Amino acid sequence: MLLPPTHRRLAVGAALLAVVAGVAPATAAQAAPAPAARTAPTGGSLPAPDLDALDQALLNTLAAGAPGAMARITDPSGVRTKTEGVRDRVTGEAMDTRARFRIGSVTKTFSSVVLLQLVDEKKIELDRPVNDYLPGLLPDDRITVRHLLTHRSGLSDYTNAMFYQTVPGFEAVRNKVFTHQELLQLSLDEPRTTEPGVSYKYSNTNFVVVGMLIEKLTHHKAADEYQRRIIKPLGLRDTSYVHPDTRIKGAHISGYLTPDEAGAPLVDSTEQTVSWAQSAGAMISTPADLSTFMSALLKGRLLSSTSLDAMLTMTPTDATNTRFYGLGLRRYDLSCGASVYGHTGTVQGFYTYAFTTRDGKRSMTAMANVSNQGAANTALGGTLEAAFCGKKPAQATARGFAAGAPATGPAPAAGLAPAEVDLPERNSR
Ligand code: HEL
Repeated sequence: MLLPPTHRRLAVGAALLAVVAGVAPATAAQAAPAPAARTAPTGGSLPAPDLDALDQALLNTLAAGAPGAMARITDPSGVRTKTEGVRDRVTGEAMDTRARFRIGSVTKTFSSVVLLQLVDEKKIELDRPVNDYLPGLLPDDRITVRHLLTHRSGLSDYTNAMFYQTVPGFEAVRNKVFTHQELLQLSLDEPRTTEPGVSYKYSNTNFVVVGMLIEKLTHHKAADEYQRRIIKPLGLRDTSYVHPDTRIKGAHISGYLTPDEAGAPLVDSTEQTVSWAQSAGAMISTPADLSTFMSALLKGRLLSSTSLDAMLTMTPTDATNTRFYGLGLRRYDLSCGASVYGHTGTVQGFYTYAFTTRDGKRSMTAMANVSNQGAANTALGGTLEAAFCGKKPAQATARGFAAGAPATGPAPAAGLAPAEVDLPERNSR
């Protein structure tokens, strides 16, 4: 183990899409904890990846509006990559799986690992109130550390209002530097969404508070803890947390934000502080590094078995019973019976999927350099079925997807519920 020294699209299936997005009505997620993680098949016994299908998923992503898209699979038989389109619309450079990009909420898995290492070091307990560690911070002493990590605190997501108008919302914060306290206050100014612990309701606020806990307990910046506990030990040379620097250093991908107004040109959103997200979403990485990280995590190289078990204890996030959330970690159950673990990310200009099998033997990272374009995100999710189930996604057509699938993406009947529909309808988050 590498433990540290101290140890909104509407109508058709709207409810389904909303819950998949993690913005579910409380009812869908109030169910009792899901059964324990499925075990088979794992990386060793899965169908072989279908590289044509992988490419088709990327082409579908481009057809849905992404300038570029890529996917990288690694397993004991080696590394396979597919790319389509461009990584920069001005230079015309081709998409490149070695280039860096913003990973959005995949950052939450890194934050969870740091916090769970602190649990392993007995510096914090999952079921103790957050206010025990940060006295008076939250308005309810019943909110525990576990509630934060499972999105069950009831703290509203301040980013819903912040990005209600997509481009104006983004431009208003692009160069802004927030303190944690300022972000938390934005949430506290809104009504809470649930009683603590009652239901799953995805909120970036939870992981802002996780960042505050990390800094309080370690007396270091969260950036230093990511570096010391994960990035350095795993040799993730292309992974960084540079908040509030606005650049992505080195070879990188340019990200493009889709305006809400139909036909308006894409906005280059590559440079920003991501201060609005911080420990909830401000990291930069590459497909290789994300696969190394997810694989090491699932192989038990970052956490004690007790903490990894806690992370893998999942509850459903939607009514399909194929999408689950543990502690800063998602599980998707795919059509071939495989369960994959990881996280998704949406940050202006970038969609990411970073998943691995329970044994960590097969990993896949996919990204597209567009956002606020739900159909592109759904199409990109088709890479999961291709990589882990060897299954073809529905083929894109000019008007959407073939095979009778709804315009939002491949039909659930094709095996994969619409993968991660972040903001199902523009302006309706
Ligand atoms: S949303 C999610 C995803 N998470 C959450 C977090 C992340 N990302 C955000 O909160 C981004 C908010 C604005 C994104 C912006 C766009 O598309 O670029 N959209 C708008 O401004 C719409 N008006 C649950 C999908 C996750 O997968 O966990 O990442």
